[in-house]
Amino acid sequence: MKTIHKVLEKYDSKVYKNRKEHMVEVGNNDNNNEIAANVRTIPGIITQRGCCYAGCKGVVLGPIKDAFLITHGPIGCAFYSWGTRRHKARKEEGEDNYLQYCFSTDLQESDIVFGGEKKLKQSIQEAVDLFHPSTIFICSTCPVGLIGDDIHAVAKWAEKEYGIKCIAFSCEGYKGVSQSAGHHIANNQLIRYVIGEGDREIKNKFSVNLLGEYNIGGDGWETERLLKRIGYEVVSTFTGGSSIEDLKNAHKANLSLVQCHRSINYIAEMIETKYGIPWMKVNFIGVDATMKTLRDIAKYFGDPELIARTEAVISEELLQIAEYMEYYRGKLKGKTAAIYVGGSRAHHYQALLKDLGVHTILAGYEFAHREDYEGREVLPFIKMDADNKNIESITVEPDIEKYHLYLSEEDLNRLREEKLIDYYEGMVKDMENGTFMVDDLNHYETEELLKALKPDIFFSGIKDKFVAQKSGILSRQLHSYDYSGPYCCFRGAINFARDVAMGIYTPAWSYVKAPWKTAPILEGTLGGEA
Ligand code: CFM
Ligand code: HCA
Repeated sequence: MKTIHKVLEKYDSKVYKNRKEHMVEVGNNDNNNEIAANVRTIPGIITQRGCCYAGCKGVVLGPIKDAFLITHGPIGCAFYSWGTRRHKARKEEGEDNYLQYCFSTDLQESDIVFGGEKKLKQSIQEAVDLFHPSTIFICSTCPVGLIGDDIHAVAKWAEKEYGIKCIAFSCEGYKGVSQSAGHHIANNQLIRYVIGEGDREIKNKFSVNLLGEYNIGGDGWETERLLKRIGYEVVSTFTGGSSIEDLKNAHKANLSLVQCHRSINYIAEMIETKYGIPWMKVNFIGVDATMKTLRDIAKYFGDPELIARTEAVISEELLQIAEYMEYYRGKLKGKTAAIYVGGSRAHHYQALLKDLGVHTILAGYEFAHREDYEGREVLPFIKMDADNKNIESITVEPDIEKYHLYLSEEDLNRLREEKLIDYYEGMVKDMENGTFMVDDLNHYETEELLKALKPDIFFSGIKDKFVAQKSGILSRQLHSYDYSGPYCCFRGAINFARDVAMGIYTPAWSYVKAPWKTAPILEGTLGGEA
């Protein structure tokens, strides 16, 4: 508690009280590790969070390679979300891949005054004439919501006019309190208008969806390689490297695997209600975590040959990396880390760091919800506020024709009781007492916590990486992987270990002294006096 108090004591009492709820010293509090999350950031406090449009357009929809995505708004939102997230995709024969492009209606002041629907229609016409896409997505930015353009009516018009699929997403940046609202909005429209429409024949009964995997740095490809080796068919990946056609067929799988719970739990649950497919929380980050995940999946399918094949593949993959893991563990054992990212990786990467002997002393999220920290058992106790109520929550009914169960209700209930399916245990249970769990950090708190805890490495994003490095602490981006990756499964663990060891054994940042530490770099006077 002393550390937290020291960081927060500069605030006035109201801010102190607010921020205190977002910081937990694990195992050393009277509140059962409860944390405040998914609530409004204090205005002016310089949060690291992004907006609803970022979560919808950038995170969930962006990786779908053949959806022609038009950002409806002034050009800045499209431009600054162009190619900044490293979701990779391969173009297969006969498919489109628009990921390298950036399309926007480029709204001007006159459009804001007189309405932007006409321009949106023109843009769609241009897109159809030039690219002939089969699917167009329209994503709104803040001003579109304020002026009230009816993008859903335009989408309906486009479907009729051009005989294409056109889906509108009202993901204005100001909605909700973070990117998280945008995930939810994207999830809703995908279940409404995409999932369930496919008629691909899936012959392999060991069929899975890979949910919450966006193929950053090729993670999705590596996970698919491993699953295919064992004998699984990956029907769809949400949404890394996927085509619309892949997503349309998600209802055909026999199990959904959930890597990032935060961004896709809505779809996971709705697929289960509508089509009978349960979901399993997995983690392909970390060697032990990957082994556990593979064994859990095999357990669900319950086939002796599949179980044997799982063990054989685990042994082979382990053998390939054993020497390297040993080497890097020798280099990294005893080091400490802090992780601050979006809404799921702070948990996942603790597993991989543990494999390497690195102790995580602080972990936190920009926009996770309480269940991501504390486990889904807290769901009934989460208070709804005005911001939550602002985000549409849809309910679905079983689809009588497409509903199918791979296991009997009895077996499913048994697996539910064992918490093998339909459950996420959250991050805190994997954190040791005395470590810190934090929510919605700002720059000031980040700097103060790094000063107090002095981790050997700080895993974070572009906004805080350089602040950390200028204070002498090595930082690696855990969003973009700093142009590296894949980091998942067995082989990825070696890439990660190599990158971390490289950083730690190149301690350049600790030799750097920021220029303002020795001399003022800005000089001026107050009140206009000479
Ligand atoms: Fe899930 Fe993600 Fe993340 Fe996320 Fe993100 Fe991301 Fe992230 Mo950046 S979907 S919550 S909204 S794992 S973009 S691929 S790295 S903040 S921890
Ligand atoms: C987002 C995307 C982001 C940003 C990464 C960062 C990503 O939140 O809109 O801040 O470095 O992974 O690209 O999370």
